[in-house]
Amino acid sequence: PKEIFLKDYKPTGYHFDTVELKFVLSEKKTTVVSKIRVLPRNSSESPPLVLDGRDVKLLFVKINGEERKLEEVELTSRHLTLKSLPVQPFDLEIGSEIHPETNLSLEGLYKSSSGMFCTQCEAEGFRKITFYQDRPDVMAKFTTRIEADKAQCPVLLSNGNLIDSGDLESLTCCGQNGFHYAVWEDPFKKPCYLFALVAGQLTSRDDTFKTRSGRDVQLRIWTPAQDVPKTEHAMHALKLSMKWDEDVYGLEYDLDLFNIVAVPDFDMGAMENKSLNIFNSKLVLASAETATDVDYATILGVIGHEYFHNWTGNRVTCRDWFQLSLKEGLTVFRDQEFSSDMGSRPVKRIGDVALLRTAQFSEDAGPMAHPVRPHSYIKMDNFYTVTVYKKGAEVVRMYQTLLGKDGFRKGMDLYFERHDGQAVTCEDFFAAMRDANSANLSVFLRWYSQAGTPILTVSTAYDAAARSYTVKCKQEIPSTPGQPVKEPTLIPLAVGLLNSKGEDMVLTELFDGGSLKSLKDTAGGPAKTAVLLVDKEEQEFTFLNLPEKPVPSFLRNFSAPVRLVTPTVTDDDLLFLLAHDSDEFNRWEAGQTMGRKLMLDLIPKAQRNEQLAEFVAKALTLPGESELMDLMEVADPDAVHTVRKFVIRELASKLKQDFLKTVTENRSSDPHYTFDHKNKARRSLKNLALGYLCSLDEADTTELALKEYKSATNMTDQFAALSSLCQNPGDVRDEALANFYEQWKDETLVVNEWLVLQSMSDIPGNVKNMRRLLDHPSFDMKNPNKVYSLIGPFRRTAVNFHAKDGSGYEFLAEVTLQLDKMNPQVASRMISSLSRWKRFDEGRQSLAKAQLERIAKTDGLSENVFEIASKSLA
Ligand code: BAL
Ligand code: ZN
Repeated sequence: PKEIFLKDYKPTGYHFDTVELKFVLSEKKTTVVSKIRVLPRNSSESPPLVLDGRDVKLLFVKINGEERKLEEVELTSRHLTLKSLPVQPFDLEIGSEIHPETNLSLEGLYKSSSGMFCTQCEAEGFRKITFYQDRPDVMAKFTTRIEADKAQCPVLLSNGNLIDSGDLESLTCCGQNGFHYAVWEDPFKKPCYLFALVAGQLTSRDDTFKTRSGRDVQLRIWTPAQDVPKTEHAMHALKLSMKWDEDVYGLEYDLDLFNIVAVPDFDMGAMENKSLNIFNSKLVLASAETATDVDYATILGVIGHEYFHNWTGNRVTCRDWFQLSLKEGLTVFRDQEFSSDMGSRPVKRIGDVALLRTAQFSEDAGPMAHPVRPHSYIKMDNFYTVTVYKKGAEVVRMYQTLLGKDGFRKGMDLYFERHDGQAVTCEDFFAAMRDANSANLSVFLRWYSQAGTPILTVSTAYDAAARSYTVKCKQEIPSTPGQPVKEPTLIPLAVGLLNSKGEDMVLTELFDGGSLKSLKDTAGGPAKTAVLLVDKEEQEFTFLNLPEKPVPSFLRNFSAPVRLVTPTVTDDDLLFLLAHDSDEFNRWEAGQTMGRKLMLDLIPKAQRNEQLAEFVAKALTLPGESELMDLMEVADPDAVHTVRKFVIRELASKLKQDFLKTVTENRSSDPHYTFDHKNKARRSLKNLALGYLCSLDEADTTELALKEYKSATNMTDQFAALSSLCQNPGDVRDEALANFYEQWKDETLVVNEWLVLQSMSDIPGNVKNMRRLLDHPSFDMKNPNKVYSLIGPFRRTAVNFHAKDGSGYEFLAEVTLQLDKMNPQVASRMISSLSRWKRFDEGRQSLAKAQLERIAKTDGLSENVFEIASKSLA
């Protein structure tokens, strides 16, 4: 397999101006004719035109209407190369044939299990539809004609506006009766990864949105007819998104129609194709009976995310795939802000940071560590990662922290003014932010080029006589594969200082080593939080005019994606912050820091099998097992699991009466489900308390959970009660799981959650159950949602995936190899969790390594899995 490097980027020799596509759809054999107006970049020479194509049968090639003999073109399994081309603009027409029914990769055009035809082209799926320069800097205007059997595919959709449709006379299409056609025209230039086509038996929920300039936009969400009632929340979310982008960024929707289609088998969560977003059903469909609060919130965020791409991704796109974070980091940041504005800002931030810490920090510390803008890849699909998405969003958030909200908006405005209709780079975004604010962002660009999570050590000293408080910072970025030495980057460190009453002190003056600055907040008022610009390996800052020794609140709102180390912050300081910090994120963080410290202190005892009884409860929701394992020199899944379970039980037993009261007081008397912050908060507190209570595995707590399970009037409460019951192996668990399946077996999305619950279980010997579930009628290896539900969560279980006998690793390797034959993208996502094998003890290392070696030497392995397995072994 060939590695592709950012440094080798070259523009194409040919532009594509317009593309006319014609599809004659049939599941066994679909023909695609593309007519492309080609503009040579240089009128004095005609280099070879290399088109990408995979699993596509070439039927003919015409240049300016003249057919080329197929023997005269160069055709390999990856490329079609045309030579001796005109130096003037010319028409290129290519006829080809594809086979949607046998396309199990779910890239290109495929037939979904629900019967519809559907496409997925990002990153490099268009080459499975027809021969093309399949790269994002080739931007053209597309017109798409679709012909299909009217009974099988009454609905025919593509990008842009519908400009023509009608019935076809019989016999025109290979003698078949009942064909019809539709022609779609997209007036905006786009790269082919944003192309989409959907055809099938679909029904829509229709609505309209009036833009701020007064245009009416038709909104349609398409699903199989029986699911239309479940699209109400998604439609609401879409209208909220459209309004929010106008209010916050002045960005208006640019066509008269916006379509969303829900598909049950889809590799990704959703896809932002121009005006025809395609969604995984689980991110569109919701009802109180079948979806939880978490599902509702996720749908809101993802509908927003895909909609926001219309500007950040579609109108301004990426020059090459290395720039993926240009659109994804920015759009994740935008959807995070949208969700914060629609719900609770601190709760959203806490959730996002928790995910960053568990998933991204560990990716950044393993063999697949890569910068937000990777330097190379074998298969781009492997780089749709938490680093590109979530760390990328943190990088965008740092611009806002550094420049302020207004400064950030000025930067965004300039970015669109300069680059609308273009394919650009992360430097272009950086330059717009810098130039719009005349800012000196010094070494900030290093966030894009260096992998690894910076470790920021901050210590303090108060000088009572001088009434000054010195903050000493040291940054260090660990080595990562291919990057042994790192340079310091620009870390915005947001700091608040609390007085002895727990109030924010007013920060008036700061000496940053070079100059003395007076501090104000963004509105010119007294400053309560200061942003220190840490851009050297070691640096000192001194706050002046402080009448007493403060308790510091560092990295407020998690102002940079770093691991913060604070040797001078005491446990008393943490308790004080937990009680008083005005920054709600840091109040939560103080509790988490205490929880981490307490549990890490207990781990050596668990490893020596000592009693853990002296623990005193201090925090409610505890840091997770993987976060703790990440903090250990040699990760010990058994000890971490023992300690965490112990702490949970200890808290539950000490606080049993409080938890019981919490459950009683937070039950709703209203059977009607409302998705709003107040009700969500109430349900989440009640269900958290129930979870703690069930950890005790006592008769009265089990009875309580059963009662909650049976009386639940929405899925949030029912599923939480089931999860609580499932903590403890035994008949009650088995019966509850069976009962739940029986009730919901016809609701695929609910059944998927039922699989998740069993997959993430830490009951002993769960691999056996996993093997049994592979044969369960509800499981289907061909459907990514099923794989993500049953196999995905299993990989995060300390005791079962990391079972000492290697059974978890062996199970994952077997599943990966089976999957790789159908869907390499999903297979490589599954195997990536074996990549951190070096973090464990020798026994586990050799068991995991053996499975990786077994995978790496399998014949016919995909490039996707090869890249992960070989880099993990390196
Ligand atoms: N562009 C792939 C799906 C998403 O991030 O929106
Ligand atoms: Zn995206």
